[in-house]
Amino acid sequence: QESPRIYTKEEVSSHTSPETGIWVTLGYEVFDVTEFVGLHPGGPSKLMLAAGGPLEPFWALYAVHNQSHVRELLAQYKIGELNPEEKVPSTLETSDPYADDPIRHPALKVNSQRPFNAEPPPELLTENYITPNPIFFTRNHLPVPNLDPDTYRLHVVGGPGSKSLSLSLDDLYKFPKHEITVTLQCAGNRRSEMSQVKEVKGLEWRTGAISTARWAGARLCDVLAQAGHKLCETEAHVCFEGLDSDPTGTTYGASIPLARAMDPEAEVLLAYEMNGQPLPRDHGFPVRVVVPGVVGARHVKWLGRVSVETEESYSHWQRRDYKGFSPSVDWDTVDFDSAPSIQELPVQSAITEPQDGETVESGEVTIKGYAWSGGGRAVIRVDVSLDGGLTWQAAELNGEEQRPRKAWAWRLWQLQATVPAGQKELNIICKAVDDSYNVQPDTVAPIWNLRGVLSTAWHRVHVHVAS
Ligand code: HEM
Ligand code: MTE
Ligand code: MO
Repeated sequence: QESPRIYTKEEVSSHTSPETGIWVTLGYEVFDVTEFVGLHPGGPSKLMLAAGGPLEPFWALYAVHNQSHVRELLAQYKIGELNPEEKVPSTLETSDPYADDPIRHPALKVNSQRPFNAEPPPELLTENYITPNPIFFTRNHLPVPNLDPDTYRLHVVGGPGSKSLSLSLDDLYKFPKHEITVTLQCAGNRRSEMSQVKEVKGLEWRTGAISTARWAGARLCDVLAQAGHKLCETEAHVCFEGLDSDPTGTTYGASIPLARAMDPEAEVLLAYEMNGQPLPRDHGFPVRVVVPGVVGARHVKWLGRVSVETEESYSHWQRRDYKGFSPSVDWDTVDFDSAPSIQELPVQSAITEPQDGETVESGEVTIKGYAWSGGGRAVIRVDVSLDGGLTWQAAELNGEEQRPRKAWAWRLWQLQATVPAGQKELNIICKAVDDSYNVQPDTVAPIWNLRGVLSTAWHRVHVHVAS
């Protein structure tokens, strides 16, 4: 057994480019990961943040690395060890970036603890038309910042010819208060069904990465108008930056087209209230963007900066994620620049009761669920089948009646159906239709995509009937 080559931390820190080689450390061990950078599932740029130094502070942020297959992969690139004379980087040195995250409701089904990602269980999701704040699904990419409402400032940078604003919460309260009911859905909702077809990269959301709240705040168009911004003809975007960041200062960001931001009818909000309460920390305290009818990823939380730009946000989550591709595109062939960022979402519905694998009573069965479409398109019908799609019945739509072209919120639906005598099992399906007569695709495979987004196939639940 040869003794390992010994390096100093300084030597390691000079290996941060393809020319010198890209080195990282974990504990005492030194790795040359030059060949791996382009293959990193989290993207080369993320890995490069750790180039020349310890992985610990970054891996503390992404628990996905606490798996043996990740450690084994890294072991292949080992080239030596750090000089034991030098002080060793210990995890104690790095304070836990998530230590200050808020306490969560125990009913939430947690998909990832760090960053925190969780959904309400189906049996709670459609109990209320308005989702109670403590069980509203949570999708965080980073630790939750702890912001002081007294010193909070929102920086607004208008386009050419306009002025910059620095707004306190009190300044925001002075704009007309606008309140609307809006459903927020993550692009990854129902991803777990897609990963049953073929592996996808992402959190295994079931049917609960969707929730509905009453949001109140200032309209973005009013705030941009105060900055002196006028809608111009040129194509432009409003970029949002969150105050949540990783140890290198990379913040969450996203953008929407300027035309949507400036359209008073689009009702884009800088929201400071959720269901009559100040925003909970997990949902963006003190201010978040709410973009009705648009994918969750653009509803930037812990909003620090709004700016009018000629280009879309350069954020990873705008340009290198939250896009759809053909089933034939894989991680070797994907060209993120070739597809537009997801904005308005397609029509969606799912069954929340009964659940897959349950046993239901013979005689009568109650089937419940939700239905929603993006872009303000109203759900006009939900069809339910008990026999795998041979025959259909229309469900009863409940919840708020929706305004034409401004149907921002879901409908809950239910169907009381007779179980045919002698039936031992039911293949229950739901599918929704919106007011543009958009429908959901019947199966998942043709819409499978490598990132597992836009999973909107007919929802299918198989149950047994008690005899
Ligand atoms: C995912 C390895 C450095 C951020 C992954 C996965 C592997 C991996 C194998 C996929 C895990 C799975 O899905 O089971 C490595 C190695 C690294 C490294 C060997 C160093 C040599 C980093 C750094 C960061 C990072 C420094 C952040 C600054 C991420 C993220 C994902 C990920 C965000 C999840 C991507 C997704 O959402 O699918 N990494 N990683 N990684 N990594 Fe790393
Ligand atoms: N905003 C910031 N600052 N950081 C984030 O991680 N996640 C986005 C969006 N806004 C995110 C963010 C995503 S992908 C979604 S789906 C929604 O927030 C989720 O909002 P919620 O946690 O309030 O349900
Ligand atoms: Mo999301």
